[in-house]
Amino acid sequence: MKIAVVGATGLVGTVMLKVLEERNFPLTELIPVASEKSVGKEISFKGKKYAVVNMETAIAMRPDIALFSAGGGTSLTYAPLFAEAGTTVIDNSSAWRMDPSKKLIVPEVNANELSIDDKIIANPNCSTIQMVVALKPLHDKYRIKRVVVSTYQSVTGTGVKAVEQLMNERKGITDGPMAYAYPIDLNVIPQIDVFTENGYTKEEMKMILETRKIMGDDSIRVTATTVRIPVMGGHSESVNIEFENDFDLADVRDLLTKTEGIIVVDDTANLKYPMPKDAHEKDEVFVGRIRRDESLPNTLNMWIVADNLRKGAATNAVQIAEFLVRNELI
Ligand code: A2P
Ligand code: 11C
Repeated sequence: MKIAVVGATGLVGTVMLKVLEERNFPLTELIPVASEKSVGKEISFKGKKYAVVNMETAIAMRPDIALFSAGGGTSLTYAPLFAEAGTTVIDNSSAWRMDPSKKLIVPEVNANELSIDDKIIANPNCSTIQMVVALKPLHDKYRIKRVVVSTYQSVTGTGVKAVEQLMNERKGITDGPMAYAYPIDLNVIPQIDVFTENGYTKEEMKMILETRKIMGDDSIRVTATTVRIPVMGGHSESVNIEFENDFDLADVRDLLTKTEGIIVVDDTANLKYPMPKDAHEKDEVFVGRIRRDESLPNTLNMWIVADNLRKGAATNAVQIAEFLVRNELI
């Protein structure tokens, strides 16, 4: 199995390499790919050094799978070229997610949609992924009518520049490069990505539209407020879910506990609940604060946390690749 990691020098690409290594992905050859300025740079993987190549060289090497995390524009141009050369692309950008001819996959939810004909597969937005992992088992049993979600998102979702902004502000450096319009340390910014015409941000619209596509149910109503906070380890979400049918709280806990990829941390007597500092560098989605919304019938509140660079990006992409290999879909 020849695997290309496109964007291997970036924040998500670096985590993709780490996850491939940790999970012992069955690869025979690694092809790290980045922009021209990084060509020749050495990347260490499983004790071996690999030189970064450019896109054209990588396409000519005909990898079996290319994990892309090099921005939407790069994906739009290059993913079809890899696909034409016979490579299956798993793309972490937003370029293909809402294209009706492309699958948007979270393995725990809808990997069964994949076929050998899918040559460009989209990896969803981080805040969507962690939410749908927890929604799916509950939807299957109780049918979700509406979801109200508010997020508390890590600066790592923006990239290296935002991490630097936060760290500079902590050190008292006030004239460093700014990833946000405002200081982020000791602050909360109720804007992630740009605003769209309806007053929602792109990140909020991703949560709404991607959730319906992954769950395969356009009747699910979703509203979102996405917020940046000065945190590093992962994204947190307060999620309110109204079901068609009433539920049993113990059964909800049981369903979540038994779901692959979820760890329930919900022991308020001992002050146990999910937090980004605990989710950091973990592949699972953590769920806690599970309780009835006492203001509405058939309605549940919960708190969902995951490492946005892992399950929210790199791990999910690698899990899609593992599914393809396991099911002989490449
Ligand atoms: P490079 O490091 O050479 O610029 P991040 O999301 O952390 O900003 O990283 C983006 C990743 O995408 C980097 O690895 C970057 O490489 C890579 N990249 C950006 N543009 C291109 C391109 N046109 N072709 C290949 N890789 C690209
Ligand atoms: C953030 N969710 O936290 C964004 C980053 O569509 O993959 C990921 C953007 C995307 O800022």
